[in-house]
Amino acid sequence: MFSTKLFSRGLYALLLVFFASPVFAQSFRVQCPPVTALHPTPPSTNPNPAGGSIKCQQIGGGDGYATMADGTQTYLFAFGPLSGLVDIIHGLPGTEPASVFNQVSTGVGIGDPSPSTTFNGAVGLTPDPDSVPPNQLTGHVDPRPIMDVGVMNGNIPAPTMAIDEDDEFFLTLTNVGMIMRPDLFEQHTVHFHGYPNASAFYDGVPDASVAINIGGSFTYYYLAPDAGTYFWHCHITPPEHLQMGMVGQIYVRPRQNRVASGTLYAGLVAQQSDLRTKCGTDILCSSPLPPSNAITHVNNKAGTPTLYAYNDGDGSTAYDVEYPVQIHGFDPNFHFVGMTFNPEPFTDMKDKHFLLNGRSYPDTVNPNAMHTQSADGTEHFSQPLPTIINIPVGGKALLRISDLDVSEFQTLASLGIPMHVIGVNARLLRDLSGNDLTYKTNSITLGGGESIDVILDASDTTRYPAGQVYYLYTPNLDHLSNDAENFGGLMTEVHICNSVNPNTKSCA
Ligand SMILES: [Cu+2]
Repeated sequence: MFSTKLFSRGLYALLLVFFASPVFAQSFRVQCPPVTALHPTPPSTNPNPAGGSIKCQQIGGGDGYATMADGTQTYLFAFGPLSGLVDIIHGLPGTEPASVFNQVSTGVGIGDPSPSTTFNGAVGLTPDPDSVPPNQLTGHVDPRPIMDVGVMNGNIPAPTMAIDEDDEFFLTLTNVGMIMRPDLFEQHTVHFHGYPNASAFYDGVPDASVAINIGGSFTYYYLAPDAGTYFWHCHITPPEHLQMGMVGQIYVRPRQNRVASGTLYAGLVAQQSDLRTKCGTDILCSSPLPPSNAITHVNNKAGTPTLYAYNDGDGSTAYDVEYPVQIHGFDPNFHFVGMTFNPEPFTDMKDKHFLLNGRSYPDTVNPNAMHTQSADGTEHFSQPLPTIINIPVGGKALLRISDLDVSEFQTLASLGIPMHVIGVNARLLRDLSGNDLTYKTNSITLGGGESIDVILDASDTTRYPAGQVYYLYTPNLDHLSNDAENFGGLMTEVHICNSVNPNTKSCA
């Protein structure tokens, strides 16, 4: 009886696959519903309403080239952006609200975005002739622009993602293939490292769920449950695909950000009516008072509503500007061998380029998106994210530091401004009784797969006046080099500015 039932169910499933397949014959797709059961109404004006919202992003998995600080072009297995292109080249996360993502892309081509472009939607999204009624945006795509933009368009770091607690996040991975390695049929996945996923199916570990073939798309679904600094990578042959460049950053902004905006009292009511953030019962909430910063100045020194790294309940993780900082290392020999059809020397892996957001000094302080000419003769954006830390005078910068190095530990030191370590591995530093375990130091050390949240507190304007420049650098002196050059490496600058534009992060 039981087996008959199973058999008939299997038969139904088989028939469904057979009859459904002609309709979905095209294998590239995106998915970004404007409404869901959890978010039944689209947010009209407030992109970040009390219960979170729907955010979407499309990325391509493939290959590309990056430029190292000594001028060498390095071959990558890499992810590149297929949505939020303009935000990405301005160093911002490429995660967009559904209303921005779901736009028809016209005229997006190789080398985009051009300076005049403002298109942040999904590359390739086009009206579906087979929808009822016809020409709805169902996730149907034209594969031509996806291949035009996505092929050889790898970025290091991979496209940055940022969501807010309570969001639903639809992340489409489209595998465009690796042009320089036609002998490989490499699949790719997305693994949110250390992220509290409800379902292993979306965890990107290929032996436990699915992996994405060349010519296919897959949409990962996440709820954003816990604020913090995470990172993500491909989980196919991890040492190889990580070393080759398939690593990126993701952070989750806390629910507490929505408390401080304008309607402080209503926000506080919202916080106190939610068991997960209510002060008095939540062990992470050390004080029942509203965030003190929000009372004295609702806007921070960057001119935006005061933002927090965690649901701290007391404003202690408030910051004015935030910077994702991904530490990584490249072994140029491994990358060269990886391009030339030879077996890669896994046990001999030795990093010679030490990277902050895919660049070594002095490229780290180049404020622009870097691009590299690929084997197809065209310029592609390769390293969009600078690491200049611009702090508005009297302000605080949150550094969301993650290490995805495959072979080495990395140390980052600050001269001048103490590092206030407030979180480790996406957890606020408090013990179970709510005691403050944060500490000040002048250096932090991470292994691959760890993250640390650091606040650089420059609020003492006598000590840190506008115009000052400080350095973040590694005291491992052999990492202050760009391969054979005895110069550069893991280093960047901290500038105290009269003001910092919150969107471009530029210094004035
Ligand atoms: Cu991969």
